[in-house]
Amino acid sequence: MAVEDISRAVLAFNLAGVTELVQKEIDAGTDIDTILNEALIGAMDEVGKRFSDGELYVPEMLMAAQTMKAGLALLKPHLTGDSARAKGTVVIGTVKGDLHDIGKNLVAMMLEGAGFNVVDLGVDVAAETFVQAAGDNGAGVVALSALLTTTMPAMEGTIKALQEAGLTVKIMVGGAPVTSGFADRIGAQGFSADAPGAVELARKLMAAQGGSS
Ligand code: B12
Repeated sequence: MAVEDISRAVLAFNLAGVTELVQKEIDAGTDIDTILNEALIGAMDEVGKRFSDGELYVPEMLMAAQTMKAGLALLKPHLTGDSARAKGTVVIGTVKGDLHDIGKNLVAMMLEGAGFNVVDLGVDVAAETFVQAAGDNGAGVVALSALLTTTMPAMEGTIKALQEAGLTVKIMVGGAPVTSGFADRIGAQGFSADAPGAVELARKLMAAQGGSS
């Protein structure tokens, strides 16, 4: 099946192959969520497993990520669509010390698609940078991503910095090692395990902020 061919191509770091296969599936009208979740995200889960098992090393993980991103770029227009009116501003970034951005980019894309104005600060973002950007952009929601257990504490530090700055933003957190229990403990207002859930959450938090949703 073609979706499995895409996963196999990601695992073979075959960028041209992924590009061709993903485009073919889009043209054939295959469900975009199926391509995203089963083919691309599924392949990255397998990459993570192989890394844990010592079958893959960092350079290979990076090649898989770049290959996956090429597929993601083709899906982007289908994930975002038109946003007729802004629904409030979300400042998003991967916390200090962490360079993982695929999941964060996906969340940013889906938020844009849902009509939010998204300010993406990138990766390895210092707490002060989040504070500055949230203030400058009048953000209703700040979204923090972390993929490493070692960078999860930076989420707590960022939340503290936002509170100390007196900003009334709502904070949501996510990333593979993050749980709702952790989110509660560090004082975040919300957690979601995936990008569609992040959109729902942003709507709720923005409404609680008094923004339109
Ligand atoms: C690709 C990858 C890399 C790439 C990253 C490339 C890039 N541009 O992002 C590279 C090669 C750079 C990398 C490096 C490292 N990595 Co790495 N990496 C991965 C891998 C295989 C996939 C991550 C990914 O993109 N998943 C796909 C996306 C779509 O999923 P996601 O990020 O979880 O995002 C979803 C949700 O979590 C959620 N979400 C994400 N963010 C947010 C934010 C909000 C607000 C919300 C609501 C939701 C949300 O929505 C997303 C969409 O559904 C994972 C394994 C895994 N399966 O997670 C390891 C993994 C995260 N890496 C790991 C490690 C150890 C490292 C390194 C330390 C390796 C090393 N020795 O150097 C370095 C650290 C570098 C650094 N300082 O950050 C470990 C972490 C272990 C741990 N307990 O902390 C993992 C789990 C692999 C493993 N099994 O051991 N890595």
